Amino acid sequence: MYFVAVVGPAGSGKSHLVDALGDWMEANEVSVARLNLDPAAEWLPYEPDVDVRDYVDARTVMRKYKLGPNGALVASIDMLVEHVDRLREDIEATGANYVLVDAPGQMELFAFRDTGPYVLRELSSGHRSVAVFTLDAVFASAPRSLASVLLLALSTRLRLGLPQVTAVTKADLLEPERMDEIEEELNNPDALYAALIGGGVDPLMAEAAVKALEALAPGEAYASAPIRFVSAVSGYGLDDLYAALQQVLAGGEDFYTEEPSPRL
Ligand SMILES: Nc1nc2c(ncn2[C@@H]2O[C@H](COP(=O)(O)OP(=O)(O)OP(=O)(O)O)[C@@H](O)[C@H]2O)c(=O)[nH]1
Ligand SMILES: [Mg+2]
Repeated sequence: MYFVAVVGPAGSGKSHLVDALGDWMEANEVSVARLNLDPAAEWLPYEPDVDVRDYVDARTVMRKYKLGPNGALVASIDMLVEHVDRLREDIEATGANYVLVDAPGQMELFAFRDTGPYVLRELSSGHRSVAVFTLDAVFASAPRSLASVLLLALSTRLRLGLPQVTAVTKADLLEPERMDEIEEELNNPDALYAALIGGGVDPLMAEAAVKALEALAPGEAYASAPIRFVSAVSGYGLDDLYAALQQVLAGGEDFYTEEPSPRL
């Protein structure tokens, strides 16, 4: 069993990516379970195979303890700790080869507090895991927001401690020329630096963003850097994203991840 934790800022397309990537994988005969890890999710574009709301529902927590939406989410994620064993059983019972985890969007409440990463670690312990950081194409369009979201991607990586693939989501919203430019910026630190400076970003901040990119996509071969463009609407890039995940999980050898879940 392999875990793919889809994380990223609120509204960056995590749930739709879980939906589209899950469908794409199933169409390619890969067995997939979809795990909703968001106790506050009101609506999901897919039918979860395992759902934390069966154990903790943020709306109920909100009413019961008279909390606001953020307090209720914090309390709900804390409460999940008590249910990890049952959730693990639910996950194992799916018998799926891949578990696509749809993380809550309130990153500062999920990734940056202790219980969120703890729950994720407990659920996936003993299995290989990779995180997909969803970088909204709309954020990628302006140099200043691209820099800030790269820093967020890096701090998420630091918090979760998992290998991380960056997926630029909603690629269907980008003009092809802009996509080429962003691709160049994300694959070439000098191009990113030049774009940031050109966009009026402070040189120290530009340097920090370039360093963040280098840490996210390490190695000399930027062409193989784990940054992929995807669209849940058109299906663009799902094959590339899957290949990048394979690369991280099993060194790119498809048959490895088709074998019965090796435990580490
Ligand atoms: N054009 C376009 N819109 C998308 C795509 N993926 C998601 N969206 C839209 O982006 C919005 C947010 O998508 P979600 O999948 O709910 O994002 P999320 O990260 O799960 O959101 P939270 O769980 O609330 O943090 C919705 O209005 C989606 O319709 C995409 O590939 N292309
Ligand atoms: Mg969501």
